[in-house]
Amino acid sequence: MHETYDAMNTAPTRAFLVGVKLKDELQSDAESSLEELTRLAETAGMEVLAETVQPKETPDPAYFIGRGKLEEIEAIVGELKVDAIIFDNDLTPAQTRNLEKVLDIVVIDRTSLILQIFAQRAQTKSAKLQVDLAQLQYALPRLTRLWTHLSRLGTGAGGTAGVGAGRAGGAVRGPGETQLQIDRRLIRTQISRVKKALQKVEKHRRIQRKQRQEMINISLVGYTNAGKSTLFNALTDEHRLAEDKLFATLDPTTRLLDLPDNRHVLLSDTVGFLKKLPHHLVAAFKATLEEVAEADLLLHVVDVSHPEAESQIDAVDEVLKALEAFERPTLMLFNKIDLLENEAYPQLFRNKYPDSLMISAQDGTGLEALKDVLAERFSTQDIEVSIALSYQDGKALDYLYKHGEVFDTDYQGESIQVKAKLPQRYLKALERLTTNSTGLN
Ligand SMILES: Nc1nc2c(ncn2[C@@H]2O[C@H](COP(=O)(O)OP(=O)(O)OP(=O)(O)O)[C@@H](O)[C@H]2O)c(=O)[nH]1
Ligand SMILES: [Mg+2]
Repeated sequence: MHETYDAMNTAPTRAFLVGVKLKDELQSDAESSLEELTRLAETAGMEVLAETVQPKETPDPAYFIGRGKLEEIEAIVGELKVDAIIFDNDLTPAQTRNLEKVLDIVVIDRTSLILQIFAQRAQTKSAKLQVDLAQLQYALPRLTRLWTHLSRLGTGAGGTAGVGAGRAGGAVRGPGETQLQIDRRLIRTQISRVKKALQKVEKHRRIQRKQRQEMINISLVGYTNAGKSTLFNALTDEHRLAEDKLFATLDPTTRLLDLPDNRHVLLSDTVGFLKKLPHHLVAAFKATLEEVAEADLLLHVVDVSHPEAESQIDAVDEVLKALEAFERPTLMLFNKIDLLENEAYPQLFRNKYPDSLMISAQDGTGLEALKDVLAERFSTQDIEVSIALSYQDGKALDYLYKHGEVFDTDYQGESIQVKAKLPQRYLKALERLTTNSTGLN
């Protein structure tokens, strides 16, 4: 990231991070949350100068932090030449405004930082539109004279959400309308435009998904950076972007996965989850993540080498609940075991999740066992078919070999009597392919 900035001869945004440890929060939680915020800021291309955590019973309604702390920060801002203050908590629109007024620099909260990263990383049309929508909805109650930081920090928000662009759009001012009201009106218009565009894209996606429903669908889910894309690549020989960065993957991708008994299922890689994921975004990505809610099986990938592994599992479960996917059958995969020195640690997880598997997506440990478990799991959903195919039914025979397990073929004059095991849901597709058969029995 930094090289890019240097190459462009513009310095990265110099950020100062502020966390508040509220009444029911543990000091360690507040600290690890701030550590994650540091990674998020760096992922967004910023330089983190310093950070502070203030213990406070309840947030100050006007400034979130206490007045004393505010003065302290004011001094630091001048001293360190800070460009932006990033709060680990979410601020109300009024708090953001008040803080910007006193400090006279950009104030960003956790949600808007995550939105920026999503905006930088969204690649497909639907992801871009969803991020645009989330940004616009976030912006609407926060519009102020100072509110230009999204465009100033170069979120590259795919065009539609460029609030600054709307401002320069030369809208005609209605009688008695202030600049602020014009901005709000423009944003509302943009919101409905983006929503319409999204509906179109979603319709297309629904059609695609319907076609996939005849197959077994497996979705990878997990905390960001857990190793989902690395596993996806290892299992499907795909070369998707796997990076040591948060939110490397924004768009779900689906590929065929070959299992040992010659069975094929669909595997989807998805966006990583995060603690305190902005609810705007959860809502926006609900549509994209319908795969997850409809999957036959979720593979929940956990970075077992991460000290926060347990609370990351909880955070993922929370998002799954929000997506109405928590009840889906789930297999826990404890990844990155190559990084573990102490065997006692994974044992804790094994006790809690007896059906889980320990893997290393990077060096391949446990991946064959994983495929065996998957094949085994889905073979119990098979039914036995005995079918007489004519010699013109080559496609149907191919299909049986591809999706099922053929265990007997008997050539009888004009036809072949085939016995196979096949997931029940594939029967319809098989029937469509058997033009001349004397039928299934
Ligand atoms: N040592 C080790 N590193 C791994 C393993 N699996 C993944 N990694 C590394 O962990 C980092 C994150 O991997 P990704 O596959 O991008 O993680 P992800 O879950 O897809 O992340 P997001 O898409 O950001 O949610 C990369 O640097 C990987 O090389 C593993 O088994 N062992
Ligand atoms: Mg990924």
